[in-house]
Amino acid sequence: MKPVKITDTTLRDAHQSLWATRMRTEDMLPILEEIDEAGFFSLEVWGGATFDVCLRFLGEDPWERLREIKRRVHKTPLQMLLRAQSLVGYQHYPDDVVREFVSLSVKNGIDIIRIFDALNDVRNMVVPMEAAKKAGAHVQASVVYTISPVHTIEHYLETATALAELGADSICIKDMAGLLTPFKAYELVSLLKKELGIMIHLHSHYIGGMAVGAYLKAAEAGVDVIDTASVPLAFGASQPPVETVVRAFQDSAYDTGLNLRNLFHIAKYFEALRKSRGFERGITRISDMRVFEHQVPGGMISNLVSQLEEQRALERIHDVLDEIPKVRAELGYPPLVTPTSQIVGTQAVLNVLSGARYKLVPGEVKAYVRGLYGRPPASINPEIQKKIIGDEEPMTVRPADKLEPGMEKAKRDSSGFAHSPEDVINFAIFPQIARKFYEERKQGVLPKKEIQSTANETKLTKEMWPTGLSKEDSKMNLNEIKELIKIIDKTEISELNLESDGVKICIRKGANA
Ligand code: PYR
Repeated sequence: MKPVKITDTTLRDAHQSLWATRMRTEDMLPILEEIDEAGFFSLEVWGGATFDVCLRFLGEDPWERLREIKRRVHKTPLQMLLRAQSLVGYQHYPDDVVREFVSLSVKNGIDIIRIFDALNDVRNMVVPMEAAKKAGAHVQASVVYTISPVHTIEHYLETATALAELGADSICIKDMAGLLTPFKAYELVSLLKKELGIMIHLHSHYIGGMAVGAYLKAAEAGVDVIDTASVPLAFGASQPPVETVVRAFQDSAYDTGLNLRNLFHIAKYFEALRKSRGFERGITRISDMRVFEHQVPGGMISNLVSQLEEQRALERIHDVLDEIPKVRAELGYPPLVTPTSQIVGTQAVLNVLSGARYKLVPGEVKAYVRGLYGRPPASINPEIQKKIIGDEEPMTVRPADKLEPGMEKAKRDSSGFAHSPEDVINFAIFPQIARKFYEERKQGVLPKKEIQSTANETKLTKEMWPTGLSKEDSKMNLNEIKELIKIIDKTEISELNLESDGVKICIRKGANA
C-alpha cells in the first residue's frame, strides 16, 4: 500500500479561486473541528490573497483569523502560500521584512510554508526558505508549472534540484492553470522522485478537467500528497473535489483512507454556506477549455471578464485571450501566476482596448522589464523592451539586493497606531491599507459586513493631475482617463504611467498622483 495523502484547500485556494477570496473567519470556525478530524495531511488556510482581502475588503485582522483557526485545529498541520520575496503582496519586499513576516506566521500557527516564485527564479526563494527553516516550519518549495519553449523537463529538474539543495523539506509542483496532463504528471513526478528522493506534493486546478487524471498518474509515479477541495468549492477554477479523488483511489494501493461519509458531512456545511452567501459552484467555461492556448489561470479569467464588463467590452474577451500569449512570449514567457498573471493580463487588456500595442504601459510592466521581479525565463523581445524602458539596462542582480531594509522605518511610521509586531508587519507590506484598517478599527467599525468593491476605492479627483498640469493640457480627455482607471481598478496594478501627446500622466489607485 502507498496511500496518497491529501491537503484540503477549501479555506484558502478554493474560495480564492471561486468566491473572490470572500470567505470570512466566522464562516470557517463552525466546521474546523470536523475538518481537523477528517485525516487530511494538512489544511491550506492562509496566505496567497487571503491576507490582503482580509485587511482590504473584509475588515478582518488576518493574524486573528490564523490564531482562531489554530485554537480549533489540533491534529492537522496548517499550511500557507507565500509568494517568495513578494510574501502575500505584489512587489518584492526587503529581506528584513521577509524574515519578520515568516517568523510571525510560524509564531501565530503556521506549520507548513509553501513558497513559490512566479519566475522560478530560485534567488528570490533563498531568504524566505532560510527564514521558514529558522522558524521551524516545514519548508515546501515550489516549481511553478507552465508550458513554453524554455519550460522543459530539464528546467523543472534543475529548479527542483536547486530548491532541494537549499534545504526544502518537500517540493510542490504548482500547476495553477491546470496545464499538467496526466502523462506529463507521470513523467515529472517519476523524475523528481528518482533524482531527488524527496516528498513530492502536486497542486493542480480543475479548470478544463485535467487534474483528476494528473493526480491518478502522479500517484502511479509515487506522488506523496495532492490538493483537493470540498465539493461545493471544487471544480472550475478551483481544485478537484476531494470526494471524487478519494473514491477514485479506493480499491487501489493509493487509497487515501479518508472516510467519504465524513467528507460529505463537511460538504453539506459548505453547500449551505455557499447558498447563503450567493456564490456560484465551480464551472468550466468554453474559454477554460482553451487554457492550453492562453494559459490563464481560472481565477484570472473571471477578473478579465469583469474588467471587460465594466468597459462594456466583454465581446473583446477572445481578443484579450489571443493577445495574452503574444504578450507573454514578448516578455520572455513568464508563467502566469501572481503577480505575473496580472502584469501580462493587464498589458494584454490595454493593448486590445487602446487599439495600439504597448502605447499604455503600467508601472508594474515597466518594473518587470527592468528586472525588479527577477530573471525572466527567456529574453524579452528587444523591440518591446526598447518601447517600454528605452535604452535603460535591466537589473541582473537579485531584486531584493537593491532594497533598503524596511522594518525600522515601518516601526517608526506606524508607531502612532500599531499595537503589535503583527500590526507593524501589516503596515510594512500594505501601508495604505493597513493605516485605513487601523483607523477603522479605532472607530470600532470592523469587521465590515458588506462586501466592499474596489470600484469605490478609485475616485478621479483634481489632485490626481500631476502638479502644474490642468486637464486642458492633455489630449487625453477625462472620460478616457476614467475608463483607464476602471481598467486598472479590477487588477492588482497600483499605478499606470502613460503618455498622451508628450504629457506624462500617472494614475494611481487611491486618488493620488
Ligand atoms: C496566489 O499567489 O495567491 C496564488 O494563489 C497563486
